[in-house]
Amino acid sequence: MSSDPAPRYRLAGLPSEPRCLVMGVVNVTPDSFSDGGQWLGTEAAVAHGFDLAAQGADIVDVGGESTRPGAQRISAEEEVRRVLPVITELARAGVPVSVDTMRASVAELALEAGARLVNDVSGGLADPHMPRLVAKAAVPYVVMHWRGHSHDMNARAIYGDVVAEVRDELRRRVDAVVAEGVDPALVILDPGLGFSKLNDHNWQVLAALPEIAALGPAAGRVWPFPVLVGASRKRFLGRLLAGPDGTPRPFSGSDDATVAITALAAAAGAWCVRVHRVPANADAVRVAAAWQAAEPAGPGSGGDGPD
Ligand code: PMM
Repeated sequence: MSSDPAPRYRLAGLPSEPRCLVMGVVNVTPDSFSDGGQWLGTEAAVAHGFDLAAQGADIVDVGGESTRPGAQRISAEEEVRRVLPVITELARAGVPVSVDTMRASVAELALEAGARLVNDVSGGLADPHMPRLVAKAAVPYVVMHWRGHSHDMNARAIYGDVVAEVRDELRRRVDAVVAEGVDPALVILDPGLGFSKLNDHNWQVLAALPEIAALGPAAGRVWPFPVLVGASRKRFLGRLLAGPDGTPRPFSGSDDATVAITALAAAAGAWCVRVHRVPANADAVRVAAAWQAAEPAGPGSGGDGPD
């Protein structure tokens, strides 16, 4: 049996492990996709962040603006009011925190408060100041596939070849943010499950993760980048698990399916999964790592013999 304890990816300021990482979600919002309202108060949000870290989250992602389909934007002031005290407390205690924001002004305050990663679901498209800010701060930056704000994003879910288009649009975003000074070694890609994507689009993108991110042998010259996968509690899981009458399974009923995606994404080579419920996902990434470590190293390796 071969084992490889080397970290999969090293990104400045973030944990690196020889397995896929787990990012736990704290939505400080009244209306998020699946957990809106649960952690709106600072105290509840901070306590939840500590719980997620204790349960095995490698990173805690704090967001103040809902991006569920149809959501309207909130002001930057309100976003700061929601996330800043939470980030400050978690970061002060040593928890690796990422800020889920599309606004450079919010990201800047969050980084000052101790956040170590900027998770920008718009990949730098929503706020033209974001790439410069990230470049100056020299922190890891999640560039997600995004076609527009939530209020009408489903109208933009029109693809001929979803895999090729997501890959090419991500590639263009990487070129754009790198041109603004972002260090390519700090870029993390995210296919943006559920963002301007209908049911089947999400499955096609997941099945092609290695192609989209070039995690596998198709790696071209710009790749590979670490990839973040955010499938947790998304609608396409509820639809997959619909009852006999076609009613989609409620969000919280798709946590087990999220764990299945975590295992498969980790086995495909994902850098990190973004999830609402941490414990079973923390187990799943360890299972995937042990499975992979036990795989023969390659043709002709022959393993360690009969023991
Ligand atoms: N999804 C949501 C919010 N932020 N960030 C990244 N990088 N990837 C995602 O898929 C993603 C995200 C929406 O889900 P939620 O409102 O249930 O947290």
